[in-house]
This record gives sequence, structure tokens and C-alpha cells, in this order.
Amino acid sequence: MKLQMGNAYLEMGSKYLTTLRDSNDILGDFNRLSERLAEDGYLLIRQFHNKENIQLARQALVDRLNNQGKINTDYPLIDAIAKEDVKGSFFGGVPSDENQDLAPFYELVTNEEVMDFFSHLLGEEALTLDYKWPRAVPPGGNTGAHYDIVYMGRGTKDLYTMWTPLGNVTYEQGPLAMLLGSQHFEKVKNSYGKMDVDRDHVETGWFSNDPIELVDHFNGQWATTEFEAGDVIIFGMFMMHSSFNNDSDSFRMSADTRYQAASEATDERWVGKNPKGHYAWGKEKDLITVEEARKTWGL
Ligand SMILES: O=C(O)CCC(=O)C(=O)O
Repeated sequence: MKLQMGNAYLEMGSKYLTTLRDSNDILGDFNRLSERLAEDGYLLIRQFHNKENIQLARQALVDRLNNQGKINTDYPLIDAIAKEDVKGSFFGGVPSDENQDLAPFYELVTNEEVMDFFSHLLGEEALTLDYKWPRAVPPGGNTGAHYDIVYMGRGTKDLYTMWTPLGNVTYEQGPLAMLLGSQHFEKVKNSYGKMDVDRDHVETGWFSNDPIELVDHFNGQWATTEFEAGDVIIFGMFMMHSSFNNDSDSFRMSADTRYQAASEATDERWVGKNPKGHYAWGKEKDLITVEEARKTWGL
């Protein structure tokens, strides 16, 4: 079986692509979970969230997409079948009166069980960055390979992303993929990994659109899986990830949300009632390409 990421096709079960392993066997043993997170660079946990809560969050996002006129209403709304040639949607923001309709989504990713899980994993009280990143990736869409640190690296580096699919995500719908080993790419971490998209005038936060080079030249290996509603994957700021192309006719809906120790510094762009977010990225004129930046890093 071959899966498409950008313009490349990766064969499952080859040096380019393998499957993610889940950590349900050690759930409840936080020492082992945190060891595994450090070792593998990620934790895949099946049925972390309650399925009904996922469904409520999904419904809230589907309603937004429908209000934007992006859903093909010949089909059940909840299936989120896209109209032809529509773009994706990003509903980033914080819980607020304006975002009242997304309350089930905010509840899903900040409830007591989620926060307790992170507190135990981090060994002290956890907080979640107020800003959340729910998104609907359209047919044909995908996300390029990147470290999250380039978007949110102004506070602690010990910050974790939880990627929550808001519904089942089959191979066809473009699941997220981890680049195994990338948490140890010291040269990449010490150059690209120090980039800040709001400071450095680089046109994209994506390190590469070529998944093959990340295997052939950097010795990583892509890993993915099919996700069922309720599953999550958790990873650190220096875990390169990307998504496969959404080859289906529906939106692939998911959210990425962030957690860290409450005692550590936060990135001011993503906290508070009215976080400033990416205040410069995408607005500047004198941009360099990531290829140019990579030359200066010797990568
Ligand atoms: O859902 C996606 O396609 C991108 C998600 C992502 O980059 C992240 O979780 O950090």
C-alpha cells in the first residue's frame, strides 16, 4: 500500500514508512509513559477521549463549515463532504463569547481528565495554552514537515502537542505522520529548531515539502496509522511531523492543542483572553524562502 504525502508516494512497510505503536499497554504508568515519550518522541493513545464528546466537538465544527457554505448538503452534514474546490478552514482562537458555539470542543481538550493526564505525565500541575488550533483539511490538502517549536517556542521548550482527530481518520483522509528519529536531529534542532516564524522573516514554518529527503538524507522514517474517533497522539516540540494528503471527498477534521508545566514560562502569543497570535508571520514583505534559510544553516 502506498500513501501520498505532498508529491511523494511512500510504501507502507518500507524504509520510508511504518506504523505508529500505541501506548495503551502502559496507560496509567506515568513513569513508563514519560520514558516512552522521550524514547519514541510520541505517545499514541487509543480511546483517550470519550467518543460522544468527540462527536459533539465535530458537530460544532461541521456547523461552522456549513455556515461557510463549504459542505455538500446532499449528504449527512456530520460526514462533512466538501463542495467541489473549496478551501480548508482554520478556527483558531480561545474560548470566548464569540466562540461559544465551539464550547464542546474546548471542553473536550481541556476537561479534568485531560489536564490530570498531563499533570501526571509532567510530574507537576499542567496548564494548556489558551489558544487552540481546530482545523478542517480539505480534499487534496496536506501539512508539510515541521517542528512545532518554530510557531510556539518563546516559553518553555517542554511543551507538548496533543493531536485529536475529530472523527475517524482513515489512511485515505490524510492522517498525521511522525518522522521517527527527528527528535534527535541535533543539527536541525540547533538551526531550524531555533527559528521563530514571527521574528525570522521566513515565508513558511515548514522545513520541507519532500518527505523522501527526510528519510534519505536525514535518516528519519515516517510512521502513521488510521485513527478512530477518541484516539490521540501526543508529541514534543522537536518531533518533525507532517500529514498525508486528504484523498477523500470529505474534510479531515482535527485539533492540535498544547500542554506544559504550569510553573514554566509560556509563549505570550498563545495565552490570555485575547492572545496576539502570529502578529508578524504572513504580514511581512521581505521574506526569504526556507530553502534559502536552509543554505545558511548548512542543511
Ligand atoms: O492536522 C494537521 O494537518 C497539522 C497538525 C499539526 O501540525 C500539529 O498538530 O502540530
